Amino acid sequence: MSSFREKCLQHTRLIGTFAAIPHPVAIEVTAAAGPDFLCIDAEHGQIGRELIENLIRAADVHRVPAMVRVPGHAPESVAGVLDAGAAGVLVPRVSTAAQAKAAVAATRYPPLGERGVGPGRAAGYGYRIPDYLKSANEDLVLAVQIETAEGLTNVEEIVAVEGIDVIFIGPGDLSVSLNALGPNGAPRVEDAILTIAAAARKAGKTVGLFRPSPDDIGKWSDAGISFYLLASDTMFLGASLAAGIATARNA
Ligand code: 3PY
Repeated sequence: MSSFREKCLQHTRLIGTFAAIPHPVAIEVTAAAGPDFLCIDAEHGQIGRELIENLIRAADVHRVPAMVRVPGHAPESVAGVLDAGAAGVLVPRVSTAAQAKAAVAATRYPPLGERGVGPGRAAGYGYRIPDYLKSANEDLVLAVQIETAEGLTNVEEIVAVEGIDVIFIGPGDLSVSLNALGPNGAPRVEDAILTIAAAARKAGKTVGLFRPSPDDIGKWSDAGISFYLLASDTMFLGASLAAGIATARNA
């Protein structure tokens, strides 16, 4: 098993960040900062397939596992990035058990799933296919994202799906979907996070959460959450530049 997946399954606290800047230099700078993993954002980021493979290469140089947030749970969204050597996938907007099962089918080889065999980078461009087939199900992390009111309603069925490693909670989308934006809605979003986290832990899954800042990671860890995506390269760049400019102006 890859040490990344092993740490996920052991609920080791893992701190990653979204990589949204479509250039390998940004991946190298981010990877050198020492995260436990990166998640290349091909759902919201403007990052195409060929570039994803180069971004994964850049992360590999620094030995930082690079997952990819794919655009959806269809096989054509998942297969290419795994073939390119991603350490796993984060599948967004999983709101039903059927969608969760489709994510497993696209990610895992039989008997767990239905992933197709390809001569990609992960399999030594073809010459290492038999070895890759033996280890891929054990090595790759599958995280699915619960971030809708429908997903919250169906949480028990989703967390029960075999083949999923991490139930990742998206509080931003949840707050929109629950019509709970702003400070007044915050308690309802927190309740939703705690409900999803408790159901996932009870089903033996690792729980992940997006946080825009590190300030409350301790509190969420007390709720059994161990897998964090902390903001993104663009968010860190903007925030630290704004703070630096403000400090310089007031000096
Ligand atoms: C959310 O907070 O909804 C996310 O998807 C994080 O990117």
